[in-house]
Amino acid sequence: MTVAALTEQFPHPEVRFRQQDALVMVDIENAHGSATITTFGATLLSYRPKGGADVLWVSDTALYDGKKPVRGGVPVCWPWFGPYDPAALGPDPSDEYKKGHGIARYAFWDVESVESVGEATHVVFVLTPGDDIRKAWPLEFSLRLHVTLGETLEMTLEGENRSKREWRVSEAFHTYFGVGEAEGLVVRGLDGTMRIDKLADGERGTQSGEVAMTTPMEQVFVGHPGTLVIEDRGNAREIVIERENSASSVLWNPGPEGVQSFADMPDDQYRKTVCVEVANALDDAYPLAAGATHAMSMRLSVR
Ligand code: TA6
Repeated sequence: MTVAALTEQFPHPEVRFRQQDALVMVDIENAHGSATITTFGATLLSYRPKGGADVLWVSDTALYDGKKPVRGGVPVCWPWFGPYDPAALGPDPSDEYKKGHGIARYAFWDVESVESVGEATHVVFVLTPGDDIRKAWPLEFSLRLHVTLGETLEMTLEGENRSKREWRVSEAFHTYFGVGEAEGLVVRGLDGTMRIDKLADGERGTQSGEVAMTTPMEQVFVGHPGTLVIEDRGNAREIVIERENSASSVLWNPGPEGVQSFADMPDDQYRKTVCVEVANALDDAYPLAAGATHAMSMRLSVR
């Protein structure tokens, strides 16, 4: 839908629609702060609690072309996280469509509703398969993303299996947090958790104590639905990540060499962001029966 059509269909004092390059942006502003979501991938690109700095990072060289996901914010990875797994999701799409992290972040979503809930503002985005998506993945589904800007920023990803067969879903809120310094940054809440080191051939071990980020890092922590806290000392703040129906955490930073393979990320910016992803991945991928719905939530706040 165009900016004009959205503005007409969803008149609301706290919500504004605008165009940025090929993308439609949805700006929310209320007593609690502000947030911006693009309908391309239903990607949250900014969250500023009132009087505070942005919690999210977006690359200075990100593309807004509607072809490649915007580098930064909260890309939605669904119904597969990482590489495509035919065993989990059935019919094997052609290579062209076998992209990492699923189909949701490459699609244009619709705005389904805009409403106030008390002092909070609630916007729902919906994705159902069109011809393009069916080429990528021919199974029927509906996917909703609920975004609520209130005392916290809450996101809920609701996936419905409208096909006739069971799938095995993996998913993530692939959040790029804005931080003062990535190297050595502490993430609390993973002590005692099973850790899978993707940079060491998937070596498994048990996390002992808090995690100190290294650059690079790519680790998946499984079987652990608890709250995480990012100690962003460079910005004198803590970012709290609460969740429901998510048992995996993915911690990622490309580091000084890895960043060079990303055309949409300046070489020095790997120090300004860490991905701490609320997910269901690897061991935590789950079966979704025909007709069933699963909802994963994340709540962000700053202290
Ligand atoms: O979540 C970490 C990861 O899976 C890394 O392997 C890295 O590729 C990153 O996601 C970014 O992936 P993208 O497909 O957005 O370039």
